[in-house]
Amino acid sequence: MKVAILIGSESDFDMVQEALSILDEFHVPYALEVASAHRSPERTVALVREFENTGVEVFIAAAGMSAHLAGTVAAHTLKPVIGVPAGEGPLNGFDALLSTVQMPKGVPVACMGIGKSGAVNAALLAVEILSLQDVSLRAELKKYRDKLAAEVASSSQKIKDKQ
Ligand code: RP5
Repeated sequence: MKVAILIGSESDFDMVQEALSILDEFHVPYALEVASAHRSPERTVALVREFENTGVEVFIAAAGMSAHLAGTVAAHTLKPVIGVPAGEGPLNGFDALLSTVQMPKGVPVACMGIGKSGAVNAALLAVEILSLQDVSLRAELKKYRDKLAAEVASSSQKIKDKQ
């Protein structure tokens, strides 16, 4: 297991599904667990310890509202922690964004954007971190970026064809 993804609630699952597909695409083994910093603090810490012992290199923590999951995970590991603020709730994720991004100095969380795009970028950032020690993963990332660039060029052509 290289990446551990913790989500604060079952209701966050939809948000991280595309991120799981990204990790599958890059053949990165991962584990996904529901763990709430507030509702199940002991389970959260136990999972972080367990994942560290099984060789996890990067944690992704996605949670909404007053989101303390990423910060709690970061407090219990020296591995990089990527936080994803969930976009649900009365403030559409702005609350979770501030809770995740505003870590006090000394305990960093790499905070992504709100919601599904942030979750996809969290998976990609995890792959980038792993690729520092993995040449073939780096080559796969290059192919992924080349594909994105090709899609932009082809969408530009598509709109020209419509004119
Ligand atoms: C957070 O509160 C979760 O991460 C979720 O985004 C939000 C709402 O949770 P539920 O009430 O849907 O379980 O802890």
